Amino acid sequence: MEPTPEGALSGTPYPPLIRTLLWQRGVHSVSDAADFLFESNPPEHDALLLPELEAALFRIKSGIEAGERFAVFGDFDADGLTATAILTESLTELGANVFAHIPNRFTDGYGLSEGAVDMLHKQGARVIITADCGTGSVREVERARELGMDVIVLDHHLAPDELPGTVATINPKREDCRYPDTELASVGLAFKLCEALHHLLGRSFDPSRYLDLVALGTVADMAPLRGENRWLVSRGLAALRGTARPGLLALMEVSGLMPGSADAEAIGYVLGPRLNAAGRISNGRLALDLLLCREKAAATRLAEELNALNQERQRRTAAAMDLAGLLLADELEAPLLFVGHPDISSGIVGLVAGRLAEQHGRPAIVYETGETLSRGSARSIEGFDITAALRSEGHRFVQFGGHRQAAGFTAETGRLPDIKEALLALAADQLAGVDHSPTIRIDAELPVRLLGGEEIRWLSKLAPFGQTNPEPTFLSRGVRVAESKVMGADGAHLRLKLKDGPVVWPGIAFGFGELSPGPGSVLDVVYSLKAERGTEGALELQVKDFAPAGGPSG
Ligand SMILES: [Mn+2]
Repeated sequence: MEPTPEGALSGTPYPPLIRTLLWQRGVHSVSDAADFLFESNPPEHDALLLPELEAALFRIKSGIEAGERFAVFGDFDADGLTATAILTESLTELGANVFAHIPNRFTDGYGLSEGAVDMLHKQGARVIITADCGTGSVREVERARELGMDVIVLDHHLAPDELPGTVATINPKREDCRYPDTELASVGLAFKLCEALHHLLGRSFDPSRYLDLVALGTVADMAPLRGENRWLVSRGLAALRGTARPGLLALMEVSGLMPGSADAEAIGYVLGPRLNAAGRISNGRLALDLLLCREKAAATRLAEELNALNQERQRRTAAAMDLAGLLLADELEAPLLFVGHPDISSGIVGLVAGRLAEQHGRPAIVYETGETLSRGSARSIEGFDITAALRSEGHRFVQFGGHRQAAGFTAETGRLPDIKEALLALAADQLAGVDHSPTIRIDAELPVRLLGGEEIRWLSKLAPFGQTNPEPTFLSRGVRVAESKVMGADGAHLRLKLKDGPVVWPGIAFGFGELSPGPGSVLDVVYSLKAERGTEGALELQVKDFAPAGGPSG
């Protein structure tokens, strides 16, 4: 018989609601529960268990001692940028001669290229450290060795069979990885490497100086918030709330985010997109400069620039969504959405794919159609490994790589029809019988009138919420609308006051403006708890769905 939450987690001091939520997150034993709530030893592991980390440490140490020049070559997304920032700052502090390079998505493409290797060599690099790329760069690393350079790869993308000839390829996704947690993002790996390097050199290491960056990169990269990632992000959010980095303070200021209210959601929706906008629209270097900036005026200028790029990113994404909708009009029932156009910029194909996958509940592949080569991105749904799908057609791609849920590729434009046909057949096979209709996951029934300080305190212990640790979502029946106002420029949203028994809660319902329920109506409400925007400490209900009370349940 399946043990019940109450049974398996009995003997714990947690209220029944918390036991249920833990159970639904796969926490099925008393000791796992203590781990999840950070009540036992923190889920930190010995960095030396990471593949070839030790070789990397000694190569960096000898390079510093010999005065050799280091190049950090980072990816242009938030994970790559934050990893690059930690490596650059930390190595500089240890006395290394180091410079950073972020490739341009539009002229250089993703990852290490032979052109980039030559350029780093010309700039005097003797050791290249990659951040968030490089695992598949066999040819490029070979080129670096021909030029007399050593390469250290720091990456977490799925590892191909043939690894590059590096000094060290630090990637927890390697088959031979003995590190107990395989989900660290590249910024987490950079943090562990720098911490270990400080210890090796007998220098003290202040984690709080770098953990703000670890939280940013890990959450923005959508790494699972479990195990060591969740521990790092939890501490990292505290560091972010108290950050001294002028760049992050300026970015929060232009975004209207109070440092004290920075949480994982703020990274996902506010800070992450602004850092990523640089690489999507212009050049990722801008965002790296912001992270490393030490001076307030320059930080403000860079933050404003990123904010403007983010607005341009939003405009392009909305236009591309409209275009993709037109192009896919007859194919929305296909098991996999596959769409491309010259007007869909390669900087935003991942965002468009992500929205299509979410809206339609099926994997989506979106590319910018180029004259000879096309660049694209894929986003998937649970139960369909998109990188494995690309690999099954690997011979048809110039380049591809990624994770289970997200991938990127380059292909010859002429081969795309065949690729589409093959991937559609594969998805039809693997997703046969899958229900694609959108659903809202409800954790438990929790009447609004029972929300008190005790419940709220316990719920906050389950944070940070995000990938694989979704924010708890509840159902409350028979809630009375005390007040209802449309809000937003086009009246798209609702601001509510909801009354349950003697209790009144403020609430917000995004996208429900057209359904404005009259005062006095009685609703069944699906909600989660949110910090009120622009305040510190106050909570409101985020209403995710509602229906007249007493309707069909389930
Ligand atoms: Mn990454």
